[in-house]
Amino acid sequence: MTKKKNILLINPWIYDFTAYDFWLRPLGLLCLASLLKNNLDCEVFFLDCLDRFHPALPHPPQVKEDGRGPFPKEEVVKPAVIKDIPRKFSRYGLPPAIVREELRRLPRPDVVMISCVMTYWYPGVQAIVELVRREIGSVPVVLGGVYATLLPEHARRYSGADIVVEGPAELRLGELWEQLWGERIDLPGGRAGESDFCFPNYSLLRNKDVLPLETSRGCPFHCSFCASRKLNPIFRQKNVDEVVDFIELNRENFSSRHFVFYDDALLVNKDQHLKIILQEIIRRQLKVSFHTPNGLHVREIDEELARLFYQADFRSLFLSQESFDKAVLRRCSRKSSPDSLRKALLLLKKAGYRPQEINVYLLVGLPNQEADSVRQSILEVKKLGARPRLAFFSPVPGTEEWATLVRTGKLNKDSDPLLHNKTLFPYLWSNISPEELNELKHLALHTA
Ligand code: B12
Ligand code: SF4
Repeated sequence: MTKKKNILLINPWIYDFTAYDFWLRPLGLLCLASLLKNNLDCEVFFLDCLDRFHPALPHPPQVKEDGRGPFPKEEVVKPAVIKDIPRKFSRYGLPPAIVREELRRLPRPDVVMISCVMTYWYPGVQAIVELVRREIGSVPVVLGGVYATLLPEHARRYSGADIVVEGPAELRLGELWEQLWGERIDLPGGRAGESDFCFPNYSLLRNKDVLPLETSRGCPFHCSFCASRKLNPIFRQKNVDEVVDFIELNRENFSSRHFVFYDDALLVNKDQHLKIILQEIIRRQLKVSFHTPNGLHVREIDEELARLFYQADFRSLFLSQESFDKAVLRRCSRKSSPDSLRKALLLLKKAGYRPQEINVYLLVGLPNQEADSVRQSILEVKKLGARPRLAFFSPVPGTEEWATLVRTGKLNKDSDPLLHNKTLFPYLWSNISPEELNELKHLALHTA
């Protein structure tokens, strides 16, 4: 019989100009943990470089009522490719000394598995792989997640990992296990009748007040700036009863108060999916709040859904409008229109929401987008009484907008992924200057 494996999962640091715990949790790793624990003979350990609740930190965490708050950070030298950008660059998360101590304290792993959710956060992977090698020596390091899936060649060359896994762990873990240890295993993923994406295992998290959740994967829309289709080509939803039972179970086990939907398309098929989930949550009187930092599809909001949001305690609503400019909407996203936003806001207000509680995402920084188009959109949102929230454009490899930047010579197809950072557009390729962006930020922030 083979020895039980020790598996160390690591959520790496973020290296960025800005980062904030906007209900950020490593959902990919929590899903991987549940796959491993439920199917394989192994012990799973977890090192979260973004754990802002770690007891060894010198200051207690700042936590808003809704669970959000800042990460600890330390300014670092900017990598050469962005050295001329006049912004500070930092490592967000635990100080390296605490991470080193954790690596020394944990049992020696048989394999280290790392995830990375943004292409431009790869320096965090490099840094943790380097530390793992220094502290543990020779151990196989496997990298998966969004960065590995969108840029596998870059990840193979530069991340430092021995194995780079593209795509969902549910479909890849079997091959990986065989590659690592020559053992064939049977995972439930592809079996008929079973959901092909698993529920996360939250027991790994130190602070369980905020829990991330997916009830679906993929998205039937096709916006020009989004990689959803590349990451999950087929849209599918979980069984609604399983979702409600899962929320109730974890609410009971961990007394968690905040569930955060990470779905790309939470409202699609709403009559058979989200409405049923919310009706059952209300019927069972589960005392939880919901958050939707990943914007909701405006067109799907009808009177019943607005009422269910309010009754089920959808606390922070973020709606994906993207723009009021018809040309921008035609080009990049057909999921909303000015009229559907007006209608949705009326319904949400009728359901009980105060206008300031409704956030409306507006995209800024698309190639060739003018400041005036954004300015008009901000003013329209304010006129409707909601809160404009600027969403900065990141050119994501494999999307149409990324291809446009490459075609027009503004980005090289092999450019350093650091150039995908959402902070860079006003300095590199946008018609919107840093000064104009500041003015737009000010306009969006200060209500008339
Ligand atoms: C939820 C989400 C957020 C959340 C939380 C993000 C977080 N850090 O966790 C919020 C709303 C905060 C957010 C913000 C942003 N996001 Co976002 N987000 C997502 C979203 C919808 C889901 C990510 C997720 O957790 N999925 C669920 C888990 C289960 O999937 P997963 O991580 O891929 O894991 C699976 C596999 O990859 C694999 N796997 C994962 N890890 C590992 C490890 C190993 C070893 C193995 C074997 C397998 C494996 O198995 C897992 C289970 O199947 C994705 C789109 C998408 N569909 O992926 C965009 C996405 C990642 N975001 C994106 C963007 C652009 C942003 C923003 C810049 C938007 C903006 N303009 O502000 C910001 C930046 C955030 C910041 N600077 O702090 C881009 C990526 C950009 C890039 N260049 O890489 C994406 C891809 C969307 C898009 N536009 O195409 N985001
Ligand atoms: S931006 Fe939203 S609606 Fe558009 S394809 Fe991505 S997930 Fe779907």
